[in-house]
Amino acid sequence: MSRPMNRRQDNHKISRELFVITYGALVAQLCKDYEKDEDVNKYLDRMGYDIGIRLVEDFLARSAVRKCRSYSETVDVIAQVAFKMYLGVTPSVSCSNTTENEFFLILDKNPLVDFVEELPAGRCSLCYCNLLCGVIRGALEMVHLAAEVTFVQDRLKGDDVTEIGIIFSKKVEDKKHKRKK
Ligand code: MYR
Repeated sequence: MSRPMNRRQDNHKISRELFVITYGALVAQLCKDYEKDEDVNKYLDRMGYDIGIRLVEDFLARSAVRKCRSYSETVDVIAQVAFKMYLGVTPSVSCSNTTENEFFLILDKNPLVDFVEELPAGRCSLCYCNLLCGVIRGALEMVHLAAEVTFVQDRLKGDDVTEIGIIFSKKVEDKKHKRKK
């Protein structure tokens, strides 16, 4: 008989697997519904955005993370706390050499593609995990940070790594965060 702690871990694993399988079914259905990859990508991003604007509350409450003082701190929180909390992985973070508002999350392991070998036939422009970009964009917007979030590399497209690029829009950072420290 498994101990309570192990049982909780098992349950998390099952929920995550169920989520990953359900996500695969969603992408497959969208590929049936939309002919163009760009439309599927847009749909996934929009859906992720709607999730992100709601998820952030849960995240802030459960993580007790405080207001970040820099873009780089925010990206570290996303990688080390949020990804760990929701996907069980910790991407590594790098930043652009040329601009101070551009960062990259490098995913060695991407649980969303655990059961996916390759992109569906004829779907070479599909950003299979684009939901994640929308989630990050939506969550950031709720803490008054506007950002462009896109996949810049994708193992499913033959790249060596999977990499999400986050470009913060400089203007909005000047706005005061509403959340108290
Ligand atoms: C702050 O400065 O107010 C804290 C900033 C926290 C940003 C939280 C963003 C959460 C992104 C969730 C992504 C989940 C991906 C699986």
